[in-house]
Amino acid sequence: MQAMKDTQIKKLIEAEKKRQKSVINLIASENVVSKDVLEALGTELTNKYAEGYPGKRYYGGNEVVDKLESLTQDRARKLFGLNASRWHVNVQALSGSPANLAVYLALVPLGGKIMGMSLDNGGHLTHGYKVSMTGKAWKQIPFGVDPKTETIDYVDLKAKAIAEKPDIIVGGFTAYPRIVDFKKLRAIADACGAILMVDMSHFAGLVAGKAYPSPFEYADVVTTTVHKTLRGPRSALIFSRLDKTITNQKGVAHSFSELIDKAVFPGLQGGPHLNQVAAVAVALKEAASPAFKKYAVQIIKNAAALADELKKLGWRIISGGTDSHLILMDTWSPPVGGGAGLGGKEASDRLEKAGIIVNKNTIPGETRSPVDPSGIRLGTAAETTRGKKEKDFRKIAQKIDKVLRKR
Ligand code: DSN
Repeated sequence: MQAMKDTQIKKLIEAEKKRQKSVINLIASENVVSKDVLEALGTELTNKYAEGYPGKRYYGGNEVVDKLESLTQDRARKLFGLNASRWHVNVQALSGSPANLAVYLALVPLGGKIMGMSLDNGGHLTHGYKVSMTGKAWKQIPFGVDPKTETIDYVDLKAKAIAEKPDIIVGGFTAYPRIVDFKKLRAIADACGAILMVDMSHFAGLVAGKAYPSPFEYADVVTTTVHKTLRGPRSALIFSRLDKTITNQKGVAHSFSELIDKAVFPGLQGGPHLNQVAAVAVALKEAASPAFKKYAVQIIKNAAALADELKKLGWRIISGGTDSHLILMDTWSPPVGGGAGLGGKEASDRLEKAGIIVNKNTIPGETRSPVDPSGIRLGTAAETTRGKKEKDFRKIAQKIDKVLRKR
């Protein structure tokens, strides 16, 4: 391939490549994609406009991209063991936030209620939090964790759901380390007449690798980004049950799938980013391999080792550990054995100087602010891609301890 002529941008790309290689990346929502994924992103598919869906476009010249989009849908269903007669998948959402917004736009009347995990308990902004559009156009009914166990309080969740009658319940998280009980969420949704959506963005790769429970047996809609544990490009998928319908005021029933497709395009977006769709297809095929299954299992083993070592070193880990790729560490509580605690911002800054990249994060019962909260979030997906094993993560824990304990 000819070298890039824009040397200014080329230099920045090279600098970022070097930065990524030189650090230990513990950002729980990042990963390192394959060369094939990168290659698909940098192709002529970016030149093509294809507003609409396969077989129903508003532009000509779609014989290739129709095949591409249908193949991507087939691969997405196959990866999660879904039957095409029961599940539809939209592969056009540009990323996780627009995907979640599209679901609400399709299925929840404006002003209706979204029941989602609160931000400081590990929920995502798009689960109805006030600063997101999802908290402005709809009302959030927050649920959270039991303050003692720091795991989801399903009894409280059920009581709130029955009292508030939300239109939709969102299971899923951005900073919650444990398994979510989808069966319980289904029963609660049924008890209050809500739709059950699961946002599996963080753990989709773990579900694909059968290392974390699948939500598909219980959910009506499942959204996911592709770029976290699933190790693909920045993008999102929206799975919906074909047999679920909403009847409009004229008495006409529309399937969730039909309504979601319309919400994505023309509701929120224009033409799909087809180079991105191709890269999603590549990542989905990679995630179906036996090597990926081993990878998913290793991610969790590594997270368990990291949490265990940090605990042994005297740090408080939210909920006492992890069942996934992510750990929430309380940096504000002083560690056992000496040293004072420190705010999440200082912890994250110090670690960055030492070559470890994390993000500051609120913790359940947060008493500080989101810009300088009480903890940090750690994830093991990216460094597991780079081949690290439990012993490496124990060493990383020791390095974290050294950097944070130092006065
Ligand atoms: N910002 C992502 C994360 O880090 O979890 C979610 O959007």
